[in-house]
Amino acid sequence: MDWKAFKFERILNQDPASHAISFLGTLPNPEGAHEPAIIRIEKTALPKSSAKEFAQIIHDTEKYSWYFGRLKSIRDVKINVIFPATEVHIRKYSQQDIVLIQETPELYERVVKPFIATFPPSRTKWVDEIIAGRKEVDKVLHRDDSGPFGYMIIPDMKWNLETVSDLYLLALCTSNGIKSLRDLRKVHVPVLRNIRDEATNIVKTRWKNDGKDISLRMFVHYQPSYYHFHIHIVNANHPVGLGMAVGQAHLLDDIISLLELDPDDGPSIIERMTFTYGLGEQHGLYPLLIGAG
Ligand code: M7G
Repeated sequence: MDWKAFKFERILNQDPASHAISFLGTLPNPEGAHEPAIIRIEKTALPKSSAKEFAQIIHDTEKYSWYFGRLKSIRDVKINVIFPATEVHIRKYSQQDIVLIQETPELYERVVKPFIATFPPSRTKWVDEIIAGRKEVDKVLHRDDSGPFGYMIIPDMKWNLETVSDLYLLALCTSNGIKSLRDLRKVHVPVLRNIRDEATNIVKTRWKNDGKDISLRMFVHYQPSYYHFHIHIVNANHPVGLGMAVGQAHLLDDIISLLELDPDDGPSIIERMTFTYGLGEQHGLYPLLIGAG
């Protein structure tokens, strides 16, 4: 990529809470024509090793004093690039207000389900590439294609693969049928339990926090950004960020418990529930739901 050819256009969002900034510009494609590119830069979490370096920055300390410095030994920013970026990406990364939506089963059937059905497959191409073994192959931590739906566990792109305090994995369903939380049924409970147990096991054997096991918070977004079922697996001590907001994140354990209560026939609880969630005004569903009253 010819980074020097990047042409800056405008800031999309600057968020002091997540120490992140997103901006829009253009980059040349292989044919030389400029196409939109979104760059998101986020400060990484400080690894424990950075504590040792502070002494080289600070020379005299009084009771209360503060300094601004630069740690040399860490990779201090994580840069995500989306190129070529579509209008949908630009909207997603733009600063936006949130409104609370009450999605009744009727509203789901009338507005949300048709929206999901027309969700462009190109938006979940990254998932298809991972499942087909064409991308992130060396990162796969586990794969199991048996059962009513298969799944694989990989590091989320949000994680720097270093600091366990913000450990972030993703369980991706390897079949296409389950689009969102709304599609889950009692028959899926054994796989969901497997994902929970397998993720716990993987983390336990690979990563420790000061020699201790890491407790995990596993949750599902509704609405998600991508309509291909996946579960977020995060260090329970990870600072609660936007993706864990009430109304958006549903704990995997609660979902399992709810599905276990499902009747053996007739409509499931999830089919009959009204879900209340926050939705950004730039989300594709926003105008449809507002239009539907
Ligand atoms: P979501 O609930 O659909 O959306 O989760 P949101 O959390 O973005 O609102 C999708 C998850 O997939 C997010 O945690 C993303 O960080 C992660 N993710 C997205 N992409 C494009 C990739 C990717 O290419 N690789 C990996 N490993 N994770 C991704």
